[in-house]
Amino acid sequence: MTFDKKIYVTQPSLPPLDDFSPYLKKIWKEKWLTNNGRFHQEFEKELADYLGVKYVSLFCNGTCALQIGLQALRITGEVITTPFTFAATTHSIYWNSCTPVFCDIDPVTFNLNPDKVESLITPKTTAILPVHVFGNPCDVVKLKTIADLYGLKLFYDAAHAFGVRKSGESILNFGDLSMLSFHATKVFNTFEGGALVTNDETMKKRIDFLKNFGFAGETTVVAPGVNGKMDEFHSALGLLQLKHIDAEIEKTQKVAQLYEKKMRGIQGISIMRKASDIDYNYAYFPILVDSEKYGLSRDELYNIFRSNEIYARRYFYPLVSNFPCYRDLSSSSIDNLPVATKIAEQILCLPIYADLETKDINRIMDIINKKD
Ligand code: T4K
Repeated sequence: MTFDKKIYVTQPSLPPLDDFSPYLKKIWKEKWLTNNGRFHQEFEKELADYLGVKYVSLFCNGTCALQIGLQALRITGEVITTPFTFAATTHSIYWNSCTPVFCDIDPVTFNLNPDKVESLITPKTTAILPVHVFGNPCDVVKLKTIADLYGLKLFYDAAHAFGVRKSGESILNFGDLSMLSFHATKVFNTFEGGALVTNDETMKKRIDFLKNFGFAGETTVVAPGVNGKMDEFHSALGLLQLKHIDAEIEKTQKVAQLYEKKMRGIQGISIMRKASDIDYNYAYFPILVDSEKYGLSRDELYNIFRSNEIYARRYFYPLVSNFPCYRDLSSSSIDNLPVATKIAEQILCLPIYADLETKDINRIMDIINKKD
């Protein structure tokens, strides 16, 4: 096979460089670089409007937002969460001196299975931390019923769910808090960055204190906070990125649609099912490889891709519950996580991004169709 370039699982969307200069000139002229500057304030407002939420608090990255979110909610003891996620979800629980309790996932949505939550609740449980994995919404209704019944906080890791809506309503409006990531690999990026989303004004204030050393005034510190702020450079970039995000998502949707069309009828390969009431952001294109039906294992296919300089990724393998720091927890046992274990063995995220060309998709599909 001949190929002319490496294809990665994603490629960041960037605005025209010249369009960023006026923002930089303003920053250079005014010399206000961070600490709730004008671009920070504008970005928080414009982002809230764009997302259809009440309050946004910007962060230097999504992981810090997760850690502060747990602090702001005063979470202690045990937190029920999914093992099918990026390490940051679980690490944030650990960094808050809490114990992650892993719950199995749903085989269709790959999200935390609400029907498995109740049996994991103990007197120490204070919160549920689900992930809208690959931007596919969790069962927010069932999870809220359980959280309300047992008096638990519900904090969504929405790192993958920028712009996702359910029946026209932002998915970020469900639960007590939602966290977003604006990392380079995300559908909406500020190079690094993140946010917490809340509908509660007092919660927004508390979060803003916590991300700024706990300062509530020049000489008043209300809590032991950290430095989690987003600066003016990244905020300005975010403002500019907002102007392009709809067009980028539209282009990525076309890539997803082409994949879906070409993927029909391939024995042993299945794609994530989509619901009709959801507006997706198309940031990930996960497939499941059933080795018996397909004739190759997921890892064999992954390695063939690699030898052709196509870097599909096994998000999320291994499960977080298999990392040495968590594998001794009783909830990490395979018996507790049969579905997550199986999905982690079969999952492969194909390259997807706004500028992925049709010839590249054809190259990828030729490999899946074993044409080379
Ligand atoms: N919760 C969830 C569910 C998450 O998925 C994440 C992050 C977080 C929390 C934490 O949010 P942040 O603190 O990151 O804001 C990547 C990202 O680093 C990570 O942000 C992301 N999840 C995770 C799913 O993916 P890696 O180790 O796969 O990244 P890396 O460097 O291998 O990048 C993947 C590919 O993207 C590269 O092969 C090429 C391309 N790429 C990457 C970068 C960084 C570029 O083209 N340009 C770039 O600048 O973790």
